[in-house]
Amino acid sequence: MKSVKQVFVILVTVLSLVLILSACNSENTNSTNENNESDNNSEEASNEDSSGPIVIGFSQIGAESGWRTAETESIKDTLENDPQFELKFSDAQQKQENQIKALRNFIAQQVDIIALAPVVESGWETVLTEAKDADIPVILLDRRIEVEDESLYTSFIGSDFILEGENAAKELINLVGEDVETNIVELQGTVGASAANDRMEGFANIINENDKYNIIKSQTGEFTRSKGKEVMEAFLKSDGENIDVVYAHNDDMALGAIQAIEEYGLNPGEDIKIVSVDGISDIFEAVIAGKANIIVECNPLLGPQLAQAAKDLKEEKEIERWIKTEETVFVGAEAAEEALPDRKY
Ligand code: GYE
Repeated sequence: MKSVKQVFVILVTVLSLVLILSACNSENTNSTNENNESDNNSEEASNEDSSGPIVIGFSQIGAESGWRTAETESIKDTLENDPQFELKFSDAQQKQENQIKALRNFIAQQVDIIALAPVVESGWETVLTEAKDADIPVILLDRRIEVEDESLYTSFIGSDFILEGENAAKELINLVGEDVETNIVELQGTVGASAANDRMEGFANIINENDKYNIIKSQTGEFTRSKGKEVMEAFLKSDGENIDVVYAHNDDMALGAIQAIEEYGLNPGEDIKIVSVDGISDIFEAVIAGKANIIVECNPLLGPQLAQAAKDLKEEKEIERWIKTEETVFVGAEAAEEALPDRKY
């Protein structure tokens, strides 16, 4: 057994050791701090690290078309492969109420930026005011909204749908001839969507200037192949041989219509001309096969533009109110064949 004195000596020794060691440690920490203070660059670097990635909450509409799938892929590819970003993705399955819920979740999670592809134009005031109150900038992707207070969103990244509609009509009149009596059926996109409203308006602007051209039927095909086919079947049933042209607000509906026309016993691309918007590779194949005629391009590859806008916002740079994409029109098999190898969607 050790004596009380021996125990006391051991205790004192251990305590002194602990004290010496902790003193050494604190010197080390101090010197590290001094180093950091004297080195601005390394301090900035450590700040950047600690601030973390830019968190973007993206509320997507759904997966109704080839165009939308390409858009989703572009955004995921861009943001998920770059450590500067963290993506929170939500699919609304075509319902505005799901988008509003997703936005409220993003606000609760205090994301840095909200990206919204709005299914319809109206009904966004309340939730966007909540985002504004939480100081979260909102970037609209691909479709527009209608709000009285324009400060409810920071920027719109996307196409000029009115121009797309006008180009569709102009190229059609060029192809068919301005003096030829022409009956058109129109397959509209989702009711209330800016992409549908504006493509309808732009097309009508030009068509209504020509007495020979008439839109005899116009109905929604909800931007999907199956609905496009179904509506075209009904058009054929009621107007059959009177139809000269299908103007579809997107390629998927046009592809559905092509099927309906073939099943009806007519030749799409010849008996009935096909004009559509987007430019997915399936419609290029159809034009090359002579089953469709005019493709009005609408670019879905918006990931890089969203990433750039997000970085600019983080650096407190001004960003453009409307970030536009360059787009073109393809008419006929030759043009489609030449372009197809370079198509990215
Ligand atoms: O043209 C269509 C899609 O909003 C621009 O939505 C987009 C449209 C696109 O489903 O295919």
